[in-house]
Amino acid sequence: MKDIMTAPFLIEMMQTTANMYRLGYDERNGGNISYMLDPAVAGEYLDLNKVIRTIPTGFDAKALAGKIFIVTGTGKYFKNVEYDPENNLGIIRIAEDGVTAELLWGYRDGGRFTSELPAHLMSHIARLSVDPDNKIIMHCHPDYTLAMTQVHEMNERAITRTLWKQMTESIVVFPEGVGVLPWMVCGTNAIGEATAEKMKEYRIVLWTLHGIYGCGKDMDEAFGLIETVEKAAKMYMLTAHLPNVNTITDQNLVDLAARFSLNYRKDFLDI
Ligand code: 2HA
Ligand code: ZN
Repeated sequence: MKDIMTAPFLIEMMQTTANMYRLGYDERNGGNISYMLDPAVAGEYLDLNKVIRTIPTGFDAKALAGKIFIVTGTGKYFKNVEYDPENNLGIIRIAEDGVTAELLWGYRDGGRFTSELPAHLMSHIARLSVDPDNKIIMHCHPDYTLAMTQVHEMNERAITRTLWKQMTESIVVFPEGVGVLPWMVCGTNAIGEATAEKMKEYRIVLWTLHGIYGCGKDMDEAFGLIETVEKAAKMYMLTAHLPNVNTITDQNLVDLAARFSLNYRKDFLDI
């Protein structure tokens, strides 16, 4: 058995949480990440027959039975993951019944996975239905994105248009636009179901006055989506109160889409 502290997936979780903490995306216990592991790779570092304890998933996740995830812990701080991964992270396998998670490693102090597990697992199911390569669901609280949800009309067409027009890269990175949820109570199955529904169509979902969800086939894709939305939101918040002199037009967006062969939301443009 190899030493789990050398596992690339664990090192990625440690580096990503530390990076996101230092960017200010994850204050205190804010944010959570779930990363679906290849069982063959997980088995190089863990005895997959040894279940430490079981934890209820809180909903029927049968569609993910047998799948293994490394997940940030509830109440745990991204700031601390790199110093004590075994306490702040856990590796779980969804049991055949779908309502039980088998703890294979981590949550050493008796803890459990993020309170947002329903939103994560439901989003994994939704993404896998449209992208069999999806592995990551990532949630965080970046400053400018949150600020924008206070002052901008929160519908998908309006907010996508604004984000696309802040900087040239936006439409290239998220041509499908961004999904939007109104303010909702977090940590519930209801917000999980609403997020997952949006995730069938979008890789980014904004939670009004709370944060952002991103997904991807790897950490770079999920994080890259979030940091690009955050950058565009920052440009908006830095300039929205100033006279607008130069703007990316709808025709500019059409030209970009042609140049990069983008499958973009054409109905989000006024052309
Ligand atoms: O885990 O971010 O949405 C803390 C949160 C809940
Ligand atoms: Zn949150």
